[in-house]
Amino acid sequence: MDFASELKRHVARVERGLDQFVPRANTRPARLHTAMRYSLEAGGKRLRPVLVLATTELFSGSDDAALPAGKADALAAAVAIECLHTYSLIHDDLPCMDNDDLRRGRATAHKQFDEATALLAGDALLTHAFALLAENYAAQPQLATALVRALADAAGSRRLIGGQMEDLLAEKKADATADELEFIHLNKTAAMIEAALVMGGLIGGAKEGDIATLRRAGRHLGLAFQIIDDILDATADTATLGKTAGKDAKADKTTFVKLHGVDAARSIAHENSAQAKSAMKNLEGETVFLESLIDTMAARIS
Ligand code: GRG
Repeated sequence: MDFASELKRHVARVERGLDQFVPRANTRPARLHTAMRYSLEAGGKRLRPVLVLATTELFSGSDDAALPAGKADALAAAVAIECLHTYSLIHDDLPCMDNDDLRRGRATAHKQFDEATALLAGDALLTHAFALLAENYAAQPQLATALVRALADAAGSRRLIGGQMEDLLAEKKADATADELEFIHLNKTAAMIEAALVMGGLIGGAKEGDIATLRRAGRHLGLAFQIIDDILDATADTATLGKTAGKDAKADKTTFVKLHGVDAARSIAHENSAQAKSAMKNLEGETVFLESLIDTMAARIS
C-alpha cells in the first residue's frame, strides 16, 4: 500500500463528491450557495470524509470499482460529514464566537460575505448534511437511520455543540480544569472523528463489536488530533496553518500545552495516537492506511 497515493485517491473522491452533492453556486439564492461552496471549496485536510471512505473500505473493499451487491456507496456520507464540519468552522469563526479572519488559508465566510450570510451558509450546510443521508441511503432505511443518528449524536448538544459551549465558558475563566478540558476535546473534536469512523463502519456493514472498537479508536484519535492542534497553535506560523496561529496563548486559553507544557503535551498526543492504532489492530480488515494516517498526523509535531 502506497499511503500517499491512497490518500490522494480518497481526497480526490471527496472533492468530486463535494461538487456532485452540493447545490451549484448559481442555485437561487446564489449568494447563499456561493457562500456554502466558498467555505467548502477552500480546502482543508478532508480528514473526516477520508476516514469515512477508508473505514468503509476496511469492511467492504474498494468502492471505486463496482460495489458488491447490497453494499452502499460511502461518498454521500463522506460529503455529509464534511458539510457538517464546515458549518461548525464557519460558525466558530463568527464574531460572537472565536472572531477569526482567516480559515483554510482564506478570509473567513463572514469577512468574505457578511455575518448574516455566513450564519445562513453554516445553517444550510448543517441541514444539507442530514438531507444527503436521508436521500442517498433511502434504499437501506436501517442504514439511513443509523447514519443520521450517528451524525446527530456527534453534532448535537451533548457533543460538538456542548463541547463548543463549554469551550466558550472556559474562556471566561482564568483556569479551566483538566476535567473541563477533557470534556471540551472529547466533544468538540473527538465526537466528529469518532462519527466518521462509525459511519464508515456502518456503511461497510461492520458488526457491533467492530463499531465499538471504531468508537474507541476515534476517541483516542480525536484527542491526539486536538492536542496536536494545540501544539501547532503554539509552535507553527499562520502561513503554515492557514488560520491564525498563537491565538490560544494570546487569549491565555487553557489547552494541553498550557496545562502540561509542549513536551508533555507531545507525549500525551503520541500516547493517544498509539492507543488509536492499537484499537485499530483489533479490526478484521487491512488497517495499514488508517494506521499510516495516524502516523502522518502525529509526525506534524515530532
Ligand atoms: C460552532 C457548533 C460549533 C462548533 C465549533 C470546529 C469547532 C467547533 C471549532 C473550531 C476550532 C477548533 C480548534 C476545533 C477543534 C477541532 C478542530 C481542530 C477543527 C479543525 O479541523 P481541521 O484541522 O480543519 O480538520 P480543516 O480545515 O483541515 O478541515
